[in-house]
Amino acid sequence: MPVNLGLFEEVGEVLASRNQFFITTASPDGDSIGCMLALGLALKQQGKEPTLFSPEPIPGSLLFLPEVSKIVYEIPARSFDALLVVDTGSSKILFHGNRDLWRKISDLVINIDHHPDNDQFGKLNLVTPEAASTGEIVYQLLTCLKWEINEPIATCLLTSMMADTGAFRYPNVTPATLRMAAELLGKGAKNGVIARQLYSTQSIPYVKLLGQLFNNLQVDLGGKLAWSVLSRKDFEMAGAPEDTADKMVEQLDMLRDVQAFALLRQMGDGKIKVSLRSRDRLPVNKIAALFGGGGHLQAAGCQLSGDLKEAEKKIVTELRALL
Ligand SMILES: [Mn+2]
Repeated sequence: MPVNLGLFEEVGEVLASRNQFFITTASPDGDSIGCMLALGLALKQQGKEPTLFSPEPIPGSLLFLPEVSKIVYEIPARSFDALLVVDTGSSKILFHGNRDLWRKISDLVINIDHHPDNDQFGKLNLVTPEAASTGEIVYQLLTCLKWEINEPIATCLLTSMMADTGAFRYPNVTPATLRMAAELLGKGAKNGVIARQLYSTQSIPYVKLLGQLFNNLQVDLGGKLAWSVLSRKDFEMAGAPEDTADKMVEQLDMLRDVQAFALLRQMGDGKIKVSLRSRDRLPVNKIAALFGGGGHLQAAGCQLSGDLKEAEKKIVTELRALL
């Protein structure tokens, strides 16, 4: 992946010359939390004072990560020398769209991300769409600055990389991804432990909800299109909290001939969260954008309100048109 050394050095200068950093993301997942923790650990090693903030609870599968318990869920009422934002494509989703809030934290915003539609909201934008995970960019930053990557940092970064590549199964993996992952293994990160934490920690409500997902499965176009819906009733039957289905759309990827697939989830507030996925570079982010959402070419999302059946009709119409 292309490396803009000048930009890495500029970010390095900010990190070296300042002391108090606020690190956050719009949504906590394996990539974003891995990056936040890796940056936090690396800055501490340099004698700095990082504060890590998550706007939402950390998913249970990530609670094994080093220093994850130090992440705070409330924003301290003071300013910081710089605000580092990782794995977040748009300032509109940062702090749930509260721009004043991040201006108060710091006007020196460093945006580290790999979403192709990143709107370059930082003062410094370390944005590399070719990177399979933001973890790759953080790895390159630390390497460029010659900051030591010890075992805990390596664990965090390998978690980032594995989370965003389905443990290196997705087509976003590049030779560079695997070279970096190899270096991290050499530094003591354990892929077996991480894989088990990421993929084999499902609760009984999750598996029950998964049953509902397959029960409600619909296919069309000879199996090229597949989708499912999860209503409030499905969540209630499974005894599952609403974040249980956050990544569940990926399960439809096991279908042999599927080209595009979607999951619609009815949330407690009546909103309908839509996750869209595709193969062969079908741009499902265009469909997400039609409904005010966004994301990657092959993985995108949006939110609709109103009736679940109506939302399903709208999304399926667009998916049919795309195929
Ligand atoms: Mn990511």
